[in-house]
Amino acid sequence: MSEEAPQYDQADFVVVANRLPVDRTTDADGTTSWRTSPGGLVTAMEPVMQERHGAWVGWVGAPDETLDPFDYDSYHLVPVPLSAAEIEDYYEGFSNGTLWPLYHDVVAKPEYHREWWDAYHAVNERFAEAAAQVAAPGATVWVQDYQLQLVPQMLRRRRPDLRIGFFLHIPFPPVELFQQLPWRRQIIEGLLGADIIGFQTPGGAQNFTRICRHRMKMETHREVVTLPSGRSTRAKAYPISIDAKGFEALARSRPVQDRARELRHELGDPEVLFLGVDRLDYTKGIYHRLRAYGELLAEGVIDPRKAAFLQVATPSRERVEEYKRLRDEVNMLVGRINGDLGDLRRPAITYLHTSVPRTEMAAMYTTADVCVVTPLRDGMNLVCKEYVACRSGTDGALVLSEFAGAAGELRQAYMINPYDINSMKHGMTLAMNDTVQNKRRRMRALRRQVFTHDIEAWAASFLDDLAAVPAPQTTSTDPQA
Ligand code: ADQ
Repeated sequence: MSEEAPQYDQADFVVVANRLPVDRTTDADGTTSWRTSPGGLVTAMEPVMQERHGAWVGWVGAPDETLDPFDYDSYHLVPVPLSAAEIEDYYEGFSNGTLWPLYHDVVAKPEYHREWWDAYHAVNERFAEAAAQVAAPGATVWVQDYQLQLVPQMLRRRRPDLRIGFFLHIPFPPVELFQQLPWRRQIIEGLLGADIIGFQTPGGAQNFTRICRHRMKMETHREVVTLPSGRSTRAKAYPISIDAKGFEALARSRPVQDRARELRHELGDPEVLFLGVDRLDYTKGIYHRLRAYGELLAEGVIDPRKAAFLQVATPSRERVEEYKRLRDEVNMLVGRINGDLGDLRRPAITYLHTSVPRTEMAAMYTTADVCVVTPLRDGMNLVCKEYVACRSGTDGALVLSEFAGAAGELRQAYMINPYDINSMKHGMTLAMNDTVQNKRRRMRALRRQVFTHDIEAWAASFLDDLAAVPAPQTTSTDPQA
């Protein structure tokens, strides 16, 4: 048990994530308040948090800020402070400069720095301590994502009475790549502190159990890993999803329908509208996609007077070097394609480097004929599921990379290999020119999958499995327990 007495109410259900589920807003009169930040995880957790009066442990999003825990809606928020140096080393450094590229097939080069690791370790300890403080005896704690992989073990050491789940939102790499990591053993041991480790795909779960078996010499049987102490952990796939009904309702609403028409008009009422929506990240294949589209225009396969491409890219991790470079590269490519192939009435590609509200996203999904999702590697990818949810007319076409986790579920998409520019060009052309019947048949199948496997089903399947784990068996403080 953690030694210090808790200074606030404890909770039976605790989520631990890098960020709190709220953003601070400042009104015109200077008063600040909190607003729920948009996002799948927050949507999924909301009903559970409300019902169980849960607590959410996370960073507030600004440096050097120490805030007391506070109530928000009917749950409790526990801010974890991070210094400016920690944001640099733990967040931008180890999380986004080491783990992110390593876990995404090394599509950018991961950097290994001991001071980044030290900060990651120290910050994970802080999150674990905050979770240990707020969790009631026998509580369920659900730790989220790659920034906090050491927390399960650190928490179990402090609180062997808890049920601990972990979910990784990004891919888990094959052993051949993972073994580059100088701290690979610590990461695996950190994760094994959980009772259930959730992955986006069966492939990710298998990569993990393979490492446990071959590198850690642990016994594994299918999804079960047995630790030297005799305790066991399950590594299993839980493909994340979206609030499909919510998106569909939004897309059908009058304001969004009106905005969809208006948007299309603003884009010059093209015969075919292509859409790309991503965080500006090198894993998303934005550059490759626009290059392929540029070639189709240059070859005359697509007529720039009849087609439009809307690419929206949310600014992301702008202080990390690799992201600055990507931003410049995409800017240059769009400039070149528009300079060479656009005309006075319409740019070949309309590129917005901005975040847009959910209603605007729904309007874009509603009006786009072809949604192009081409990551080089992606844990799941929610954009493709959001697009499908918004197509209640069962029209529209989805071009999807084989390297997105979602490809395992959305098999009726126009599948492409983003490393093969011809494959991408072929996929976009087919999606544009396919018969209406074919498109409808594909879209119906995609919608069935997304609506029967929504975010509620995702959270329920993970939490049901966690609830079925036998009550914690040990009071040991052995790190391998
Ligand atoms: P991300 O890498 O952020 O998530 P993704 O799954 O596509 O990728 O989610 C992006 C979310 O941001 C979507 O909900 C989308 O609507 C929104 N978004 C994108 N561009 C936007 C814009 N310009 N304006 C506003 N909103 C925008 C990580 C993993 C994924 C995994 C998710 C969830 O990398 O693989 O699917 O977590 O687990």
